[in-house]
Amino acid sequence: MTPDAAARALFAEMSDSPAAGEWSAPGRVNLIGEHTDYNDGFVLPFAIDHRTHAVAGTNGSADIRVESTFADARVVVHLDDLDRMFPTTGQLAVPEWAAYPLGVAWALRRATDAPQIGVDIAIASDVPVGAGLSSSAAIEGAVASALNDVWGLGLDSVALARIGRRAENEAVGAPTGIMDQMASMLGRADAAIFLDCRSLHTEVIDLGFAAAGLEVVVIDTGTAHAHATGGYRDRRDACERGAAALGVAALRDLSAPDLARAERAMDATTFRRVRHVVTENQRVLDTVQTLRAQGPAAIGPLLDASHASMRDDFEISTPELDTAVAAARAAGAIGARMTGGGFGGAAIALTPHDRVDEVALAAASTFDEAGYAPPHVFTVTPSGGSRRDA
Ligand code: GAF
Repeated sequence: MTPDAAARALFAEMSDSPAAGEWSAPGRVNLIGEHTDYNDGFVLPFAIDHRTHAVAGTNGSADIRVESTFADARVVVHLDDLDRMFPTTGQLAVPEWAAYPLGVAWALRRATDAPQIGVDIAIASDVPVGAGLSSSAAIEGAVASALNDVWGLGLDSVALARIGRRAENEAVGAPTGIMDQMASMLGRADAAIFLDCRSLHTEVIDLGFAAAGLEVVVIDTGTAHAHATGGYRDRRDACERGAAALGVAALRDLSAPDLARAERAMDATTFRRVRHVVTENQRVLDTVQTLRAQGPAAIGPLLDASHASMRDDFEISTPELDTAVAAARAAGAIGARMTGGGFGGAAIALTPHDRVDEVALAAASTFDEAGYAPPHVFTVTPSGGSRRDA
């Protein structure tokens, strides 16, 4: 069953009233610009053709009721109890998946004069979970768009992206930046979103992959990541330490000539974290310029350099991700890198159309030789952002 049909079927089971509408929001691939968003820097993600669907309608009570194909249980919370439930600092009062939609409802109530109107929300998705393709931002975008309309709030896409990030940061407890929510809200077909994470200014950058005979192959290693704990938070802390040591508001305020000074001002590990962010910001700018001047076939070396920086300086890659990237390059990809927060998840490989099968086979065989579980390999297409479907 398609996820939109699954969401409709789930809604019909859970609600006696007709749905008010159907909304959907996509996952994303980050083409380049990793761990730069919370450093006020630049990112270049695109929305993908895998979406989370939310069917929603009022239920005549003051309860939010959410159900999804992620789990069997329906979660019911009185609107007033949302305020007592969040923010959380780790110990969730609801199953983890439910903290995303309920966190969005909570954040909308905190930011607006949302009416005291209970809503039923049925959620289904074909965005792979734990692959670094932002299944969480897809839930947030679909639910934020749904509640925005059902409650008549009139917020724009950027405001809804901020709501999604607040839900993720304060309800789920994951200290992420705003890239994923912006990509999911604002994505455009055949284009990436060039986002300045300080001003939230965006530009749509044509990708032209199909016209150039290129495809983006995703190699999902099947090793899950979680951003609420562990390495992600540690890297974020290191970036803040680095910025403080240099007296700047954020690492965005540094560029390559500052690196010699940075090296003297901090320990070697913190310096390598800083160097990744400073060089990655520049690679985003270079990628945008290269796409405009030469087209997508010329960005491969920037993708490769980004991966090397994440592997060696930021140390967020894994043996599985490095294997996927190396296999894809050896099989004819013109550039490859891990995408997303790291510590697991997926790599992307920009690949000539006639090499896609070789890349998939190479990934499968090198994983087998290394004793890893088989990767999940598929292509994605840059697609539109959050929308009302019905
Ligand atoms: C995750 C986070 F959610 C983003 O905000 C971003 O920091 C990314 O990791 C790394 O670039 O997807």
